[in-house]
Amino acid sequence: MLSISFLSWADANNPVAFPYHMPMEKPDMPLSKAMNRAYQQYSTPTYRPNQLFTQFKYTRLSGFDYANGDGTITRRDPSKVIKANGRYYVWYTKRQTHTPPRGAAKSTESIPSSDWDLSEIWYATSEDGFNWQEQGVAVKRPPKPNVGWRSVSTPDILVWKGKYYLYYQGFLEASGKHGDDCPVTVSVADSPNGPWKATNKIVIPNGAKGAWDQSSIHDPYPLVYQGKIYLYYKSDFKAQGQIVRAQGLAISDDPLGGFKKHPLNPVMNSGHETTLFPWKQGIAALVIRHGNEHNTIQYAPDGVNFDVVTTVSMMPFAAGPYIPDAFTDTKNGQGITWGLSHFTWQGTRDTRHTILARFDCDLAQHIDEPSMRDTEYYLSADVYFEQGLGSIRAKREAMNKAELR
Ligand code: AAL
Repeated sequence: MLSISFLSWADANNPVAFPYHMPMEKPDMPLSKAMNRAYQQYSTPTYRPNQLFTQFKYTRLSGFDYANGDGTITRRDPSKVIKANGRYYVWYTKRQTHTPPRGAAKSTESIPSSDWDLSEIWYATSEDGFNWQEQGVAVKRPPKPNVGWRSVSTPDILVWKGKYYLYYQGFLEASGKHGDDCPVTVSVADSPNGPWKATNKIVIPNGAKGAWDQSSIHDPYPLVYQGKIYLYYKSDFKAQGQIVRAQGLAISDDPLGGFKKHPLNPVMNSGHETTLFPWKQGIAALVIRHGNEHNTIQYAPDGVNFDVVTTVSMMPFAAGPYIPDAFTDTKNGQGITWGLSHFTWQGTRDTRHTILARFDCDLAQHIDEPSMRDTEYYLSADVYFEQGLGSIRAKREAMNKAELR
């Protein structure tokens, strides 16, 4: 009796149930907003078969000295990794100062304001991607008043017609005096070992006053796409009193100049440091740290119009992946499996510094690593407890007590 009345309720209210075997094509039936998204937004019914879904796993690097973590040495913002002369190469910001950063107000000619103030661009090589040998400085700070005289940081590499180009942020004042404002400049070399010749020219200028990218051009990130240099970058604008971090694109066929900012900029509404790679016919991006779409991987079939294709966790900050086809103008981007990233805020308040690390992932067409395809991370409870409530714990205690009164 009970089951019969239940069945008739089900028939009357849900005459066609969503099938147990999900149809490949969107079925001709009313669907919820979420199930519409399942068909329209995502290429696969769940994350495992989605080639742009991955976990990220981290390994400590050997070969880098951090002065016992006393805050006087930082390495951060690694470039893409490239292969040359039978080795892997990476470039990065290195700060080696007699004190850790002290903030803009206390900064001097030798006291850094921020972790990337008073820095130079260094490079390292490796034969296995885990053990690295630091080779020395690639780009020093040029004499005042050249672009970058205060600090050169956050490099990325382009290989174009047999030459090597390093793009990087060139600070003309201590970061933090007025935001983190800077343009981008470029140095060129015939070999990844240098010597690097600075152009001392601004190659990606700040936007005009009032434009979204008027203040900073950060994290320059060149790829070769559609026969041209597609250089992505990050900037910040303001909305409702908030800082919005977004990413733009500038295109050129000359590495030393003529970059045209895309008319649809910003091309991403979220993210922090830039990490992109050729994927199939288009460009994929890791969108980290900030914005409505942080912790997503996105894809633009034309390198411009990005869609969220999956959400992920524990993303690499400032990731510089090894992208074998970054500069080949591929029409079928193969993806990435590893690279270097950084961990900021290491040490205590007085010894703050940043370390480089390796990340591994499965974002490549040619591999399928099942152990990289879980959404769950079983972390020690300490990882969560260390975040702590800090100063709001007292407020929360008082709030709970008041509620019980
Ligand atoms: C990084 C990057 C840029 C910023 C600073 C150093 O994460 O976005 O390089 O200027 O922080």
